[in-house]
Amino acid sequence: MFDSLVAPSKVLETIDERLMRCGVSRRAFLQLCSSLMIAAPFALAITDKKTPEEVAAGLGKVIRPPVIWLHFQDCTGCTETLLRTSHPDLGDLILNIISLEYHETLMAGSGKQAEEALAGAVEKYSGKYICVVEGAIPTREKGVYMRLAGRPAMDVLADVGGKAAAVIAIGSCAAWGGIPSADPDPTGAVGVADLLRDKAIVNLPGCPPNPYTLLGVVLQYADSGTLPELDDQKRPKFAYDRDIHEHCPRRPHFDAGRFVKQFGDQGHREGWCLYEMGCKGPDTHAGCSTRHFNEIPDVWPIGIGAPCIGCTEKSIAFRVPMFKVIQIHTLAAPPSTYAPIIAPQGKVSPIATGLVGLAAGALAGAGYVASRKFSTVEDDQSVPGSGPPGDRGKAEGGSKAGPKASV
Ligand code: FSX
Ligand code: SF4
Ligand code: F3S
Repeated sequence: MFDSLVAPSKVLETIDERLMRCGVSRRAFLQLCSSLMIAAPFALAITDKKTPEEVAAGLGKVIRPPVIWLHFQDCTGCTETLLRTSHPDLGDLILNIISLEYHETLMAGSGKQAEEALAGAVEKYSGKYICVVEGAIPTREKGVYMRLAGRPAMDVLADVGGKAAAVIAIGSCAAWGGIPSADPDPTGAVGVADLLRDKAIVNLPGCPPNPYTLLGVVLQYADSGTLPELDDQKRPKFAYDRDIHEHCPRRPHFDAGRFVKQFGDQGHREGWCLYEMGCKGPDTHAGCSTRHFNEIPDVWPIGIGAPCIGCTEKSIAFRVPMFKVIQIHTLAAPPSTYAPIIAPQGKVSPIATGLVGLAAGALAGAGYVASRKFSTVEDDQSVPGSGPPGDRGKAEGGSKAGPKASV
């Protein structure tokens, strides 16, 4: 599986030819195609099909794109997320779909052999390869804080990135500096776009990002020579067009005013909204709430009970304290029209429920009323509704930025 990592491939094959030659099962390929359809439901020609079979038929004809992968200041989580799939053959499959010509963490060679592999790949595919960059680039004191084979990382990026057809900055570190650029930023860490100014660059922030977003962009480029539509931060819209809050499974709790007040409290155990624990979901553009990691349902920060830290947002992650409650800038405040989601348990008749629903449509603050009436957790101080809406956020940590106050 790693033969293309030792030396530049002699012949570029189509994906179908490669999969057949390596004996990769059709089932695994179809599974990957379905995952791609979920990750890129629109805006990509390769996934704009009706069935995984149709996606596979199109993808199979694509020539495996040569990829040169550079590592700078990072934790290698971006590579890990690509390979650490829950089905062992999926990691294999990904490496069969792209032609990975150079990748320091995965390649067998080291030292001089590795340097020759890099130089050989750059020369052979000059102007045709995709350069994937993982990690931030230190710029302080002429880049002295990171050297590769004696060259500052900045120079390696200028050379290898400069000769690429397109550059993909994977992860928040490569997109805008990420963790290494957090205050006090001792190395002057920056993202790719700060250094390669005249290149076609796609940013895929996330700490780490979803691997299918990378695959979608790479395969789109290999198929048609085009990049997907980007937003003002060079992020592909198909993956970053919505904020987490729009599709969060805990959203009904937010709308009904049920907030976790403390890790481990009753609300936390029942999966309530993490807004008051500092969740940055309302201001964070990413697809995590619908595209989970490692192909395992609920494996994403909020799915496992941790607030979103806004890892795809340059102005939030590693800039705003993790548990600080944010102001909500969107219209995503609890509406007054939603019906409560917890059914009454014998205390309230169906007719009364309907009346409360009607009242909720007419009265401001009905979410608060409903959460009081229908809460199944009695006498728990952590239960939202134990005080008036204006008091939300005061209970823990002294925050006064409850949703209503922040709109
Ligand atoms: Fe950065 Fe990649 Fe964060 Fe890590 O390597 S985006 S530190 S999870 O994963 O570069
Ligand atoms: Fe989900 Fe966070 Fe929004 Fe709550 S605030 S609904 S946990 S994204
Ligand atoms: Fe990052 Fe938030 Fe998703 S922390 S991984 S954008 S849920």
